[in-house]
Formats: sequence, structure tokens, C-alpha cells
Amino acid sequence: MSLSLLSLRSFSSLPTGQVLGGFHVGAASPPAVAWPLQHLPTPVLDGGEALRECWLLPDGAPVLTGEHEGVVWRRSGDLLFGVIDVPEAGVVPEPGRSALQQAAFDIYARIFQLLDAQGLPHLWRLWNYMADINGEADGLERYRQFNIGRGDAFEAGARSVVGRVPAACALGVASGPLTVAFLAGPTPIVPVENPRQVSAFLYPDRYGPRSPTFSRAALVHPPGQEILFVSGTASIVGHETVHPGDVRAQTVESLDNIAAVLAQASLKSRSGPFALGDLGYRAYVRHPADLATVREVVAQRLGDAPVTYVLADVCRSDLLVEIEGQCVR
Ligand code: 3EB
Repeated sequence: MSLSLLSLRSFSSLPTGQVLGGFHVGAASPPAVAWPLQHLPTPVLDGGEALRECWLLPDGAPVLTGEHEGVVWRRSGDLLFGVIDVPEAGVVPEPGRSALQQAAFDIYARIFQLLDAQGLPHLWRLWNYMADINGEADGLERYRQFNIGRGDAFEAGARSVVGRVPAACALGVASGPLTVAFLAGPTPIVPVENPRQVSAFLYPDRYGPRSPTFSRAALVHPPGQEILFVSGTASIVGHETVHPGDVRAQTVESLDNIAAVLAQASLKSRSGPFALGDLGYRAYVRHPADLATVREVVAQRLGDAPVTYVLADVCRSDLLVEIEGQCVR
């Protein structure tokens, strides 16, 4: 059983192999498919109508597909991928909670219920997207509201909010529901932190009342494999944003951070060291006009490694770029 990640640029093509789940990035609506598909309603910046990424299974791998309170999921062996979208307009928040906070709580609570029912309790990687991430409502930035709901659900689901927490990203798009995709498995992650950065789950409360729940990277081990997920990585040193307003320097700093994470991951790896050129990447760019600069720095540093550029808002308003990656072995 071997999992692989396929990237497709053509709008018309769909994978022919067996799919566990995937992503459709682009403004146009996604195709109807029988597997969980996360739609990011935001443009791909470097050409093509849409990007499709699929987690592929070996031909003939058995799959089980289902739905649990809005979580669309597919399982093969002990691997489970799922997607849930919750429009905030349909949420009735409990007193003292915003709709976004409640939506985040509900989504994570449902995911944990599903994982417990499936006997696969360990979240490996989360992909979080929401509208207007830097907007303020009821006196609190929306990303910070999301962090409260997520953290509360981790605790309600008897999960730790520090230490062994999944890899993740959290980005803003122009519109649409709060959408969360996840990959889960039977074994805990091996967490990886970055010595250049304060762990996100220990950020001081000037970044919000509840710290974000994610590891800088996670090593996970499907049977016979090792996968490294590097979380969304930005121009943060310690806990502070560095180079505000300077997209070139922010891109360099983000790549320095990824290099530092890879050095730590290499120390814990079963499959050998990780170099920058070994990963595939997604780069989230806040302003389309910055694409050329980001690409130039990335090309210098990453060479031929595959990178997809996506328009998105990073979760601090002074961050202009965020880069994530993965290596499947
Ligand atoms: C940071 O380092 C940048 O809230 O899940 C990166 C990856 C970021 C994941 C999340 C946030 C998240 O704080 C932001």
C-alpha cells in the first residue's frame, strides 16, 4: 500500500488511478467526484485554470467512503482523508462565541467523533481555509476566533493542544465556507519544531487569546512509507513577524525557516535527510503583484522543486507570503 501525491494542471483531466481524496484550487466550481475533494475558491497565480492535487492509492486498493455530520471521508486500510465545509451563515453560536469560532469548534468536534468511531484517532495534517481571515468582528480578528474554536475542540476531544499536534496551514480566501481537510491515521505523528521560532502552540497572547494548534512539521508513517508535512511557514522569527512590507525578504526568511525545519526533521527521519529540493511546495501569496518576486527568490533557492502559487491571505495582516511543502517516500 503506497500513497502518492499527484498534481494536475489541466482543468479537464482527472486521475485514472484510485483516489483517497484531494484538492481543487481555482475560482471555477469543482467537478463532482465520488471522493472527498476540498475546493479552494481562489485563483492559481502561475497559469492554468485550476490546480488539482490528489492523494493516490495503488490500483485496486480497497476504499470505504462515507459521510458523518457533513464530514465527507474516504478510508483505505488505515488511512483516512476527509473534508468538511461549514458556511458561517448556517451556524447558531453558543453565547459568547462568534459564528466562525462555533463553526471551527463544530468542524473539529465532528472530525474527532469520526476518527474515534473509525479507530484512527491521530490527525496528521490539516488544511484550513476561511473567508476574510484578517477581518475583525466583535473586537477580535477572525483568525483568532478560529483559533479559539479549534483549540477548544481539541480539548473537548481529549487531544493535547501542545507538543504532539498535527501539521497544518490556515489561510484566507475571498469568500466561501470555513473548509477543513484532513489526513488521519492509526499512529501518532512525530512532531518537528523550528529552533528559529517559538512553537506556535506557545505563542504569547498578544497574538490572540488561544494559541494556534499546529506543529512546524510532522513525520508520519503509512505502512512502508515516510511522509514529511511541513506546515505553512512564514517570515516569523521567535514569535514576531520580520520584514513587514518587504516581500523579497519575507520569502527568504520563510525559506530559511523551512530549511531549519528540514534540518530538525532529518534528525528524526527514518528514511534519511531532507533537503529543500526533495519537497513539493504550495506558496500562498497575498498580492498578485508580488508573484514575480516570490518566484524569483523561490527559484534561486529551490531550483526545480515543484511549486504551485496560490492567491491567499496569510493569517497575520503583516505577512505577505507563506510556503508549505511535503515529501512522500
Ligand atoms: C505562523 O507561523 C504562520 O493556524 O494552522 C502557519 C501554519 C500559520 C498553520 C494554523 C498558521 C497555521 O504562525 C501561520
